[in-house]
Amino acid sequence: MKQVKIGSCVLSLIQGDITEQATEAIVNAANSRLAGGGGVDGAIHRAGGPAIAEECRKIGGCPTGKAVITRGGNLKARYVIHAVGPIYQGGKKKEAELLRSAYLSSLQLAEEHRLTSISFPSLSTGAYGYPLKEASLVALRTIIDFLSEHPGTSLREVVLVLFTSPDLAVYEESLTQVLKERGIET
Ligand code: AR6
Repeated sequence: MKQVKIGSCVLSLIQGDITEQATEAIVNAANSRLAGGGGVDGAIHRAGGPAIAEECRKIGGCPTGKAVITRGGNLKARYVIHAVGPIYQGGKKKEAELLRSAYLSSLQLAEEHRLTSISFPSLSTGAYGYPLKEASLVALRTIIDFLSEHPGTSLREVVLVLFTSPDLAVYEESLTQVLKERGIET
């Protein structure tokens, strides 16, 4: 399963590079110092230019499990939502709760700004070591529950952008599982 409609919003899974997405906002897999880094973070700052880092420096930081918003600089996206996922430490350090909270904070920020579209990467599953299957279930349950619980949401399009084809396959399997769990007909 690669696409599903939840209320008035379409949730899609695609393979690609998050920096190329033309949604109103893209989500960055940031660290709590908002200091930049590798992976998605490095790619976003390279493609978006120095204005993003300048805004991040003014904001100063963001706790794990939360998100902040900046302009998108030279990116196609008007905004970057910098979400801080947890570093995986075995699974007993509230990682699932913190990962859920990072997705939820991003969705809440999008909603506050009345955005219509947002793209997410797979938070925490690169440098932060979160096992992909578990992380995909947390990501999809959080997004699907948010959309189900907010029928009046401004969001019309939520995209999960997976970097590799095996990662996309894992997310596709998880999407089928979560829709079944939640009793959502497709
Ligand atoms: N587009 C989409 N997905 C990508 C891209 C891209 N351009 N590049 C990598 N991925 P990561 P984290 C995938 O490490 O685990 C940074 O240094 C990648 O395959 O970007 O949350 C920050 O500054 C993986 O599945 O984020 C933090 O210190 C996923 O995106 C730390 O890494 C997330 O990988 C955050 O680690």
